[in-house]
Amino acid sequence: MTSAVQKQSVEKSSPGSNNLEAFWMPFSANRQFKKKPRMFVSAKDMHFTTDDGRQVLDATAGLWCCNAGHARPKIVEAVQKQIQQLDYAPAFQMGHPKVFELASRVATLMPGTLDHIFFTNSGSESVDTALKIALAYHNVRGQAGRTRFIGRERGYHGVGFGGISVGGIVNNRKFFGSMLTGVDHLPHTHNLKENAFTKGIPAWGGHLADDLERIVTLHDASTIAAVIVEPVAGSTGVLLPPKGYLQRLRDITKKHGILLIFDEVITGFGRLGYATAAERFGVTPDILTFAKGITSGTVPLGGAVVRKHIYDIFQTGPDHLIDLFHGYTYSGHPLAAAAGIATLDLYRKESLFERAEALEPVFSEALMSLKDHKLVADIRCIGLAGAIDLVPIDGLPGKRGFDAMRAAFHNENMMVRVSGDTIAFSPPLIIDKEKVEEIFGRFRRVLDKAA
Ligand code: PXG
Ligand code: PLP
Repeated sequence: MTSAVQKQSVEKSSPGSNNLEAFWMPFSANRQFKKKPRMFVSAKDMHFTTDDGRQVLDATAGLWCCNAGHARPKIVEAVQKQIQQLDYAPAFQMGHPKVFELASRVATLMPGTLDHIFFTNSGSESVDTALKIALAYHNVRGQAGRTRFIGRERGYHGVGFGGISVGGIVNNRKFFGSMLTGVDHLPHTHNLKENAFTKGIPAWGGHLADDLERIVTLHDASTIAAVIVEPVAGSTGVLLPPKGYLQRLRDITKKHGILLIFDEVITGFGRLGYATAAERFGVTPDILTFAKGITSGTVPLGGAVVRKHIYDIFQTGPDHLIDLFHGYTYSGHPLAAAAGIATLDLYRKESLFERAEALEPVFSEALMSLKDHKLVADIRCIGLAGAIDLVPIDGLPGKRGFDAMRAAFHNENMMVRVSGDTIAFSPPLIIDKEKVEEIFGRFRRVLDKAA
């Protein structure tokens, strides 16, 4: 007699067989990948090793996260030691020393009075956390009517319902119903006519922030909780804030009692040559979200940093009551905390933020050397982040970019990031001048072959 369990195991292929089918890959062209996989089996410093033994140059620090490079011994050892000593400690009502240490370390890297850290496991959770804290903050101080959020076109704030609602990417929104209600959007800041091929901050466009006044007038300030923007939009192709833009957002939000949230999931921890974009641009938000670079991508960890007065307002009820009804099973997980501390040690010991700043001119010059190529429509860059818009193939949006990503991988042993017809570059901060030039030399060959 065949039992139901046996029958099932006959019908399904065994997990031992090399079957790529079961895993539904995130943000991926699943059928294309499974026909011709791009598989990494190990990594060290600036390179991945593929299952067919090739060394692939990592021109994007994984997904903008491995800022210290791959498999750095100090981080590896810290995580190994931690899992032996304390594998898990409950995050609610209990603690462990490393999460407090990491929070203090992060606080010292933040500008102004941004000094209390709520830990999460990803950028998406960090954004939802920031939005919820903003609502609760207004609620607790007697302004419960402030429920609206203002995001921005072409913003990426992860994939939670909060994040896609304030985000401005059509494909990330249109399949998912009504999302959060009461959200409005600022215009994005990308303008090819005025700002094509700008290195760093464009001179034109600061006035785009004034649209916030129009939106505030439309809804009335008393209904608005927070404005959320990426100081530099990463995912949609390194879109830069024009001169004066962020300061204007700061001035307008402050005037109307609206919280300003900077989503620094990509810009935090060295990408722009500083601990934060807030520091680089000299504009301090009320809440700042981070993830990725905090552990150099090794263990999932993110967080929302709030100003002291925001934290303090929650500390007024009776002692035994929970002050914020929010948190994750893995908030401040011991392995993540250990990885975070070791990563911050490495950033400091090797002066990696300063290194990124010093390399910025080399990086931007090498990137801009592709300006003359006939397939290149625009280039933007800041810190060690750069993007190239490719001229799309008629009637096939995204195909030029996708093909360039695959050609870089298969023919040039290099990983680049593709989003539509935009190719992004964001190498680990341990990179040197020679490797920077290598990246754009290889990418020129990709373009030459495609032309
Ligand atoms: N906010 C910002 C500004 C981000 O860049 C998130 C939130 C969400 O983080 P999680 O950890 O939930 O993915 C991000 C993430 C890309 C790319 O290639 C960018 C991200 C993630 C994956 C790929 O542009 N950004
Ligand atoms: N779903 C269920 C059924 C749960 O019990 C929990 C947590 O206890 C969650 C979701 C949330 O999981 P996490 O805390 O890892 O975000």
